[in-house]
Amino acid sequence: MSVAHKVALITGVTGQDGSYLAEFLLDKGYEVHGIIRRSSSFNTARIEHLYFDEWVRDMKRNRSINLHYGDMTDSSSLIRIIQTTQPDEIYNLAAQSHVKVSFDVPEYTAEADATGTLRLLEAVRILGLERKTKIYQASTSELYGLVQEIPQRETTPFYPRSPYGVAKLYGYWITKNYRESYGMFAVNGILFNHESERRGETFVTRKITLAAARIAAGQQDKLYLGNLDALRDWGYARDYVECMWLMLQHDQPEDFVIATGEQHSVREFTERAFAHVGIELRWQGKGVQEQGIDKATGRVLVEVDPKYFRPAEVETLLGDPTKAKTLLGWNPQKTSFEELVRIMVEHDVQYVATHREGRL
Ligand code: NDP
Ligand code: GDR
Repeated sequence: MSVAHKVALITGVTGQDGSYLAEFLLDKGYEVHGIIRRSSSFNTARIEHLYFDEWVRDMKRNRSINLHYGDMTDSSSLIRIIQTTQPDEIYNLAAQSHVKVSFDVPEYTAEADATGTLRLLEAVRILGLERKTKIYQASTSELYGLVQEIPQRETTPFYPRSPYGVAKLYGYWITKNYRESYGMFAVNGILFNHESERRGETFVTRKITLAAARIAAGQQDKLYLGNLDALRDWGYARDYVECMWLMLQHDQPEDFVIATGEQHSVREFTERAFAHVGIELRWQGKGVQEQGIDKATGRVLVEVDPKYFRPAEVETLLGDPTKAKTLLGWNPQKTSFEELVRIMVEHDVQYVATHREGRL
């Protein structure tokens, strides 16, 4: 179904979710604009297939994305881009999104993820667009951190456990505050972990699927991981971007939890990923001594490295997507956990066959 001409602006368009959302909105007939930041090397691999279409704009006008240089830490760029594009919808996906890294760069994480959200909301207000422009804020299950209720729903109290979680808590509340203060259509999508073949290579799922593919191809000896016991509610990113759009089409501005309602451990994800490349693992030892051993050869393929532990960990997350199911008609189980692992491993087996790179 295509929509009447609408303009969308995506911050974080070069990221995993930004790239899927751009495709989704282009398919719906939106004019799509994205904010990219200057980088010393190319950071547009995930959207190349969309913006290279610019070269054939006459033939493929609808598949072309418009890119603008800007940064969440630079108000002037946000104001200028919003003024130029006059968006009907803004999707604020830009963030320093790595939880572990946020302990190393806490101040920058706050600038990009917390104050950055404020800058965006203020830019819309300064330009007098608060009645025209709807805003989606990428909130996160990391808000629940040390969980106060199982499963977590929209009413569950927050208890973030990292500078990232705390910065996103500010983003959540400032979005809600601007909605209540200025009548803006500004909503929070509280999304639980979602992964894909486009997931950044330092997040645990992609690190595992790439390693399984490389080990099977003889390009890597071992996979080093941190907390194998961590439990996550993992969904497929391609399915989740639809909810972002649905939230902005809903008649009321409201916040929604998006999750599968199913939980798995890092250990289980690892086992399944290796099984997809024909390696059956058995586990031996406990804590930092734990190892994943190839049942067929006796080789140690997985080891725990405390370097990957976090100063404060989020041990368990499990979302309740009932509200999104009921009010948005969203189906949380489009892609199952098993399918997700399979999609990622199959992609990485192909990827490894064509890219001979160093290990992660
Ligand atoms: P990624 O890390 O893949 O992408 C983050 C994007 O933000 C990239 O485009 C990055 O640009 C951009 N960015 C980072 N800092 C800035 C800045 N200062 N100014 C402008 N752009 C910036 O994240 P995901 O796609 O996985 O996630 C999208 C959003 O959803 C994030 O806000 C994340 O925190 C949140 N989220 C993600 C979940 C998940 O499981 N994936 C779950 C819940 C929430 P560059 O490419 O140049 O680095
Ligand atoms: P998370 O994702 O912190 O949940 O944040 P990540 O994949 O980084 O970690 C998930 C769990 O796995 C454990 N873990 C490891 N993590 C990484 N990255 N590397 C390892 O080697 C490793 N070993 C074990 C972690 O300790 C953790 O418990 C993601 C991000 O996308 C956020 O932006 C988003 O808000 C949340 O998901 C929901």
